[in-house]
Amino acid sequence: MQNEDKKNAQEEFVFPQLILEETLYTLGQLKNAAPENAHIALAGRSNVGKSSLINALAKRKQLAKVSSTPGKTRSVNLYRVAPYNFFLTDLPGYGYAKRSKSERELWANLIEKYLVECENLVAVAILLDCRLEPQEADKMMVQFALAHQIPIIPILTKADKCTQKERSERISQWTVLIPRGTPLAVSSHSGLGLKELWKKFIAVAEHSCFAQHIDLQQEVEENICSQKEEQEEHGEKENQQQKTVLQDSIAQEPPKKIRTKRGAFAREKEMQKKIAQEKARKKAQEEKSRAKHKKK
Ligand SMILES: Nc1nc2c(ncn2[C@@H]2O[C@H](COP(=O)(O)OP(=O)(O)OP(=O)(O)O)[C@@H](O)[C@H]2O)c(=O)[nH]1
Ligand SMILES: [Mg+2]
Repeated sequence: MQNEDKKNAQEEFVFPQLILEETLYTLGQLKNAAPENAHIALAGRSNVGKSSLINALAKRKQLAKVSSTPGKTRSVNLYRVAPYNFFLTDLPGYGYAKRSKSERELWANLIEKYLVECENLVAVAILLDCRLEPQEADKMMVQFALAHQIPIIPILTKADKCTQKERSERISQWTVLIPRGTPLAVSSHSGLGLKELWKKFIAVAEHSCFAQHIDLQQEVEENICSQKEEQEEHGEKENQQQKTVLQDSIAQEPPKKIRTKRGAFAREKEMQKKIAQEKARKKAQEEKSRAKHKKK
């Protein structure tokens, strides 16, 4: 789709399409998954409504498997968003105690590995149950994302089950816990907030370093990745106090080494440097030719 068509689609707001592109069960499979596109992951406790949200966003009933029994999604599922050409990733849930230890370990590994090593990950949408007070596992997920400088899109699910008062209360609670992140209340059942959520996802993906039509110079000048920078700053401070990894809460394994620079961010910096160098080179060339002119 051309830029003009995208603009028209945004104006009327046509829901994008979701196409299941890959289902990954092992850590090895994660390696080469969709390397060229931006990814936004949906993370959250089992049963919070991640897969239901995928279905609701796609306006489909059975695209992703949904169940009232926690632990339904056991793989990393990559959905291509058309026509925008980025990925939404449905992850297994965390925090479900009734599964075997080995199963929990595998899921925790998959989630952690995906979140830490997917260099194209531009944000993690953390789904939080609107009906519940902030849960320990969710707080740990937030800390995990902050510690790894992954921008967070907080989402309150099952908003149809909450009163307006409960929603506002939950929003205030999470706003304190997530810097720069006022949660968006959505309901996969009533459709509340879905349009806004799509717009948010599209904006995040399109303003990322992985957008397909990117005009790098303009992007750099507008400093689109400033959220990442701010979170990095915040993450570094937080790192000292909260070297929390997701696995601590799920599989009780010792924390892994935290990467201080995400590959994508480092690449962005590298590009900025190259553009600055190119600018300086052009300026020097212009000055040289001006000087030559004067001599003549
Ligand atoms: N009322 C209400 N129920 C919802 C909503 N979203 C999901 N549910 C219900 O919550 C249950 C769990 O939904 P899933 O989408 O399977 O949850 P999940 O987060 O993918 O769960 P795992 O795959 O186990 O991690 C199902 O019974 C859904 O019908 C919502 O917006 N409103
Ligand atoms: Mg699921």
